[in-house]
Amino acid sequence: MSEIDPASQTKPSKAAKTDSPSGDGAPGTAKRTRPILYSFRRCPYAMRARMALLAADIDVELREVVLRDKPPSMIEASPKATVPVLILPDGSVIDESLEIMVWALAENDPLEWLTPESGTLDDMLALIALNDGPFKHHLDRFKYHTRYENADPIEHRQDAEKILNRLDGRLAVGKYLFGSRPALADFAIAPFIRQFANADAAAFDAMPFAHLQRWLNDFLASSFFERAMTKYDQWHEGDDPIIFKAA
Ligand SMILES: N[C@@H](CCC(=O)N[C@@H](CS)C(=O)NCC(=O)O)C(=O)O
Repeated sequence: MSEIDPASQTKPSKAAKTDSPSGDGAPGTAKRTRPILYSFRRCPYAMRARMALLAADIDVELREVVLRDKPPSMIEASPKATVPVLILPDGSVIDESLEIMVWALAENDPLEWLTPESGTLDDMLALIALNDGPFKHHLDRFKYHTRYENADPIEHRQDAEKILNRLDGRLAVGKYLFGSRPALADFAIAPFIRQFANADAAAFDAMPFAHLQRWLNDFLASSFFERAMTKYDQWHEGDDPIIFKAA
């Protein structure tokens, strides 16, 4: 059984204390109707959470975070203080992007992102684990090598490319990672491939990964990506709610 299974997972932790409700009606008395999402536009983890919320048609109150100036209410809800953080109307907190995706899609999955055309949810989670673990490890050490002592960017780039080669192989047999229609794995992984490509776009385009390049371009042109990348100003306590919605 995978760590993340919609039937068994996502028992969100209760926030120690949630900030005052801002649903309809007077502050403090109204029941919050929408989840709150602390998000950062350029963060690949937050991106994938936003795309899953769009796919699930779940409206959220979006709070755009500046990482060097995180709102105290976010840190209070999730002391590890990474984005994205989702706070449900009952005060429960989900602060891992993949868990937010799976939670949202377990609520509503009209596009069947959790049930790919080929393979299973567990297969997708295994590929996402390869992305979130080894690929992200090499990506960070190649892209931000000055931040890591003794990191050889060339070696890390080559190791990342071995994983890209595997993805390219999958995409040679199907339009998407798990068949002819997109599913959870595509949207969970693509923001990181974008990050890799953006580190050196000319080098990425010159790589012998035609299927991966085509897949990334499709993703970048998708309405999910476009809508997920809407720009918002930094959120401050007391601001009017910004509703991030599917349609
Ligand atoms: N495993 C977490 C990772 C989230 C993460 O690392 N987000 C980064 C931004 S992309 C972050 O918030 N870093 C904290 C910081 O830079 O202060 C998830 O999937 O949600």
